[in-house]
Amino acid sequence: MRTQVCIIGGGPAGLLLGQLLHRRGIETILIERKSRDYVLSRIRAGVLERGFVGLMEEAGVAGRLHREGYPHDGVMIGAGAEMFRIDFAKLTGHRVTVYGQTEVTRDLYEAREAAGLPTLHEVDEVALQGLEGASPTVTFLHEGERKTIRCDYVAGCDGFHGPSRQAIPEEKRREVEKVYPFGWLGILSETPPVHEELIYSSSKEGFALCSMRNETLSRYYVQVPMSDRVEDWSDARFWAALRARIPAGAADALVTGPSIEKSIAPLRSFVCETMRWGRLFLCGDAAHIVPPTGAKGLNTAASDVYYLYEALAAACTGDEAALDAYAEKALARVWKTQRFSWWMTQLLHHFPEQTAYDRRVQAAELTFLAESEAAQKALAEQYVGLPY
Ligand code: FAS
Ligand code: PHB
Repeated sequence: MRTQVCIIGGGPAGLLLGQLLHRRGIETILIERKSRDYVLSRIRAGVLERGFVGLMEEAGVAGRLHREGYPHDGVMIGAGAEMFRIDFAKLTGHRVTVYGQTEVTRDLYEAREAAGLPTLHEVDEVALQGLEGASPTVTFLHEGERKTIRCDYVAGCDGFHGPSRQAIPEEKRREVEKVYPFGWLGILSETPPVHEELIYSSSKEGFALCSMRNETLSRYYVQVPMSDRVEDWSDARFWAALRARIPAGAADALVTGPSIEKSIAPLRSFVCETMRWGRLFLCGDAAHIVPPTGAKGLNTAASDVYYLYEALAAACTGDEAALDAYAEKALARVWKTQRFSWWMTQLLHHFPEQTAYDRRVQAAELTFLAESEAAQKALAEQYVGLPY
């Protein structure tokens, strides 16, 4: 098989990149390790930055997002018994949209299928060759047959555990990582959200987040030690922990019900600063991971896609200058979202090694945020999304 851009990975990054390139008349073949249903069964991000919404509009797939997504003009911060609001609209003139990653992925799969773009699911043994030459190849097993795609460029959109980053010689990869000593236990429940906006809450029992997918589907998280397993947490234990970690007004309004999804996600910060190797370009979780505290994982995949698709479109007309600048441009924004995600995580979670002094500084930081419009504007600018 022959194409201009081979996209490895059918998550949001690969699908959005493929759709934007298609709109510019650039041919792609997308290969995905899992079935489409499996990809769509993943419950992940829930908040879209303004830039992500703009890209979905540019990709021509924002119809359902605008019909069913929930514009949010602010967010609540719980600090112990207190709760205060950060008004995005007043402070930045922008908002975020609550619309699940699952729905984003569904819309992109449907658009790709409607355009008849080649998409191969359940591929295996994916290997990348000739990345430093003019015509790299990607080989893989598909439907029991070994297949080869020859292409001009490879987009590594295969997430943290995919083969693309590993295809870069280890001695050439510049990687940095920070592992947090806790995870997030998340549940999905068919209950009305406790509040019309998200609540990020820091209490003496630890962090909790109240989010949602729609008026009858809530998404909640509590911080748990990394040693915990999902089976350690009954629904009753989860609801008791959540109630204890959010301000009383919210706790009293909480409607509980059976979980329809329950999982623990570890928290880590990771950046592979080598986002290009020859004609391979890393994009999204393949290159970087953030703790979900700032809702930046999916949204930083989108900013990579923005830079990469513009650069590939130019390169396919012979101008490779933007491709040469891709890694530097993408990384500049990656590090801003890394910093914000780290800062939100430090601000709101309890760390096992914290001293009494550390906890008082953390409480003072929350008080400063509650009282300072400048501090709230700084958070709001990052949360709604910095310009691309
Ligand atoms: P993805 O991992 O979504 O997609 C990569 C795709 O590549 C996958 O479909 C995978 O099957 C495929 N792939 C892997 N190996 C392959 C191979 N060898 N061949 C072909 N395909 C291959 N972000 C937030 O903003 N908020 C959240 O609340 C949040 N929660 C999360 C919870 C969990 C458990 C995880 C893991 C992540 C969460 N994230 C969250 C981050 C997440 O949303 C990512 O940022 C987002 O999925 C990034 O999209 P992609 O880069 O497309 O990577
Ligand atoms: C979610 O709704 O899943 C969500 C929202 C905000 C975050 C993380 C997760 O920071």
